[in-house]
Amino acid sequence: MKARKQLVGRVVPNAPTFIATDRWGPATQAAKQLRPGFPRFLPSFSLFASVKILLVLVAFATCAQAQETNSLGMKMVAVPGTKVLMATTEVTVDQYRAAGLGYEAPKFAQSGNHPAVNVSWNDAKKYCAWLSKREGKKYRLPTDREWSCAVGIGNMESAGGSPESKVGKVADVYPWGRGKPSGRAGNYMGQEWNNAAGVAAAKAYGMHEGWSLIPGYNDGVLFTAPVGSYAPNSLGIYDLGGNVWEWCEDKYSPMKAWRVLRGGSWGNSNRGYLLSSYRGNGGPENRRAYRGFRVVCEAGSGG
Ligand SMILES: [Ca+2]
Ligand SMILES: [Ca+2]
Repeated sequence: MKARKQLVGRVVPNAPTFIATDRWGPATQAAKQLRPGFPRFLPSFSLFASVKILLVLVAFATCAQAQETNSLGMKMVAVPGTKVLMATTEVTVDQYRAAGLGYEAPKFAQSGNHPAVNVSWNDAKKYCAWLSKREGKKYRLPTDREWSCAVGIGNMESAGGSPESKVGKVADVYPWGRGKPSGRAGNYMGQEWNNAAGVAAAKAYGMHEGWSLIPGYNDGVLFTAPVGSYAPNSLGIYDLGGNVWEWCEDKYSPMKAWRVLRGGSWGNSNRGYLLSSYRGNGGPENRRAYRGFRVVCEAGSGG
């Protein structure tokens, strides 16, 4: 039963990986004759299995194509494995100000297309309620599980269990892929701080000496960057890694009031914090200059 664990391939980016099973069975001679030009790099299948894969492919493709843009200009895309559309960017300063909840500007300069910061979990919940009313649809924070599906590790984690129990369990997988970041991987804390301007900014901001920087990586931005400045993932979602930590709906662990934060921020360089499976946490009332959020919309809600 050599084929049991054989990798067949991914149907769409971020979709679960399909494996060949005994139930699907080896290719029949008849099926092989039907597909004389079947590429050699793919294992042979029965015709039934091929049709089954095609149907799954169509189903996922339909889902993946579902997208919409709301009245604030937020582009929302379907996240395979969930029933939500997720905003492709973090909520911006302009989008946050539109709700009339007030905005506590950080010590560093921001323009309207930077991510909103100093937003507590409670603030983010109020924002979602306002947005739901405005759009006539159900908007909310992503669940921890939905965030995992969006970042591409939904098929590497169990659907159940507390967020705390999953911290760092998927080894060497980051929002940009595997290994060290390179190119335009995201806004973290890199070598852009390692010069006179960076040191001056750090001192003005009140950072202590000795903050670590990602070795050999320079993203060019000290504090927050305009949303969507770095490469999107395969679903077209930006800044899941870096820029600002993102609040999720869930409690970090069942016994505490703390809520989950995902993705790291402009202030992080520690490899462990940058893992796709890392979870931070914070009190629901706490505001920080490196925390923000993004919203999801429940598919089919509203008119
Ligand atoms: Ca940076
Ligand atoms: Ca982020």
